[in-house]
Amino acid sequence: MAGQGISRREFIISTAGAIALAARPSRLHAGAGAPDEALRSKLAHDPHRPQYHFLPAANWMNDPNGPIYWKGVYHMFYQYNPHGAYWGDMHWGHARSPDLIHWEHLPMALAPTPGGPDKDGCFSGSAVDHDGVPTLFYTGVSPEVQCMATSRDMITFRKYAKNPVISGPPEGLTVTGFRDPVLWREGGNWMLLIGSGFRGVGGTALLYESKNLTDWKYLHTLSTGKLDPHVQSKDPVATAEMWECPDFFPLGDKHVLLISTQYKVRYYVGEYEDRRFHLNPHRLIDFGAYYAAKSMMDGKGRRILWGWIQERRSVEAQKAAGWSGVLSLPRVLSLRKDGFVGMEPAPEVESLRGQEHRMQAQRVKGDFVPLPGVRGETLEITAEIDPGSSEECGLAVRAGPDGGERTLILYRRRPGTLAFDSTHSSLDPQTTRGVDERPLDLAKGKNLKLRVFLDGSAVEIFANGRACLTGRVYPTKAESLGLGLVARGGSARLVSMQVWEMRPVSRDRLTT
Ligand code: DQQ
Repeated sequence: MAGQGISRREFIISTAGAIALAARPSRLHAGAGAPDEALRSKLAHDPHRPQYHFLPAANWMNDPNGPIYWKGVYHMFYQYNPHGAYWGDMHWGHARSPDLIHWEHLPMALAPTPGGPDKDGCFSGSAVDHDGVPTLFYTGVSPEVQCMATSRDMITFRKYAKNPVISGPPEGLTVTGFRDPVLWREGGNWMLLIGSGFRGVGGTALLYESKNLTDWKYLHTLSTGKLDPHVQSKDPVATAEMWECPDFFPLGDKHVLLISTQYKVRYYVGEYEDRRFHLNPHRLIDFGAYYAAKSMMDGKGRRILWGWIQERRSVEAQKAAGWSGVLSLPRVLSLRKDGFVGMEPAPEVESLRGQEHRMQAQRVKGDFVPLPGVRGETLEITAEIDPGSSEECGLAVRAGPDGGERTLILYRRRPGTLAFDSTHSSLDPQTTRGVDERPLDLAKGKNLKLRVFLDGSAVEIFANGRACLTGRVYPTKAESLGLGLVARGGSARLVSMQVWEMRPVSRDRLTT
């Protein structure tokens, strides 16, 4: 499975308050793969490196693991390779934050133990509060087994002496994978879901139960999906015969199952009855460079979602940059009356707003109507646009003065989609450019409402509270920092638009 994992990832990449932490001085731990002076300086000047999204001090990150609100502080763990900006030798990085925005990097939480059940990597998993003991559950490879580690101080973690706690898939089941545990309490017991799947059938999530976290009884599959008959591949994730990173939680009066497959995060909303979850048609959490989402509850009763924002440039370019992967902004989830999962950036993000610019309401017609007076690498934009008679309308971001390099965020009336068009976003041939598009049907007379976060190469888009699309762009020209409006095939009307210059969370792009 490890071998399969590596080639799969290469595929993805190639196609592609309680404590006053915020006031603390920057502190990097040698054990966390801290960059040397030369790399620090390079990172500090890299215009593609985000300045208010979380990312490690250097090197590779992928999935968020075990986000947990612990004693008034947010903790984030994540898949991390301390050796460089490429996938491999998976460790768990660790950071904490008082406010979801300012992070302090901590020593690595988990590293593979030579000769142990996680000798080939500590894959994704979860963190829980077990009667006051912070406890991590993760997948050891190879083969894939489930392991546990506990902590007294929430900084150093000790692996359970009798790992693995689950030494393989249930007897008699031949599965496509067995990884990424997620846990919750039910009655007095612990429940555990593991991502898995069946060849020729589809992805699945295996449900277990335990009284003590160490002795587990397999119950049955929670739900099983269908493979995609249109994809021919040996990779079971590509064909939807393997579900990665399941997450399962109540939202409103329903339950939500999140799973990562086919390199997208799906959600299902439905009923959890008799310990089974009946699948309704799924929707996507995000249509873009976003994967392996994972949620947490916080002290305010909010369900907060995190995801891995992948790169969209070559492996060589990532290695040369010295960093790869970013965490999405925290998204607060809700269950909407229309059945969609609502997603809004956590209000804490607004604490980074600096100077504000208001654009004049105006009629828009043309491929690129520049908006002079505001530009930047780190911006938040809110815009309301009446599509009017246009076929396509929206924003141009990271645009040169002549519209040379530019990235478009468009509502397309037909077929009713939100599109992220990065075709002309960069002159660098090592970047992946194209169009990501997702369904967004605006009822007649309804306006397009966008919230867009620009941060170095990361672009996170929230549309009408129910559609998210995350993109990556790597403009080559220093002047590609402008904004513009677009309306094609007719005219549209900008109803309102505000832009904030966002304050970096650190001076040196090390995000701690
Ligand atoms: N990433 C981890 C796996 C998981 C995959 C390995 C999803 O545990 O299935 O880095 O991106």
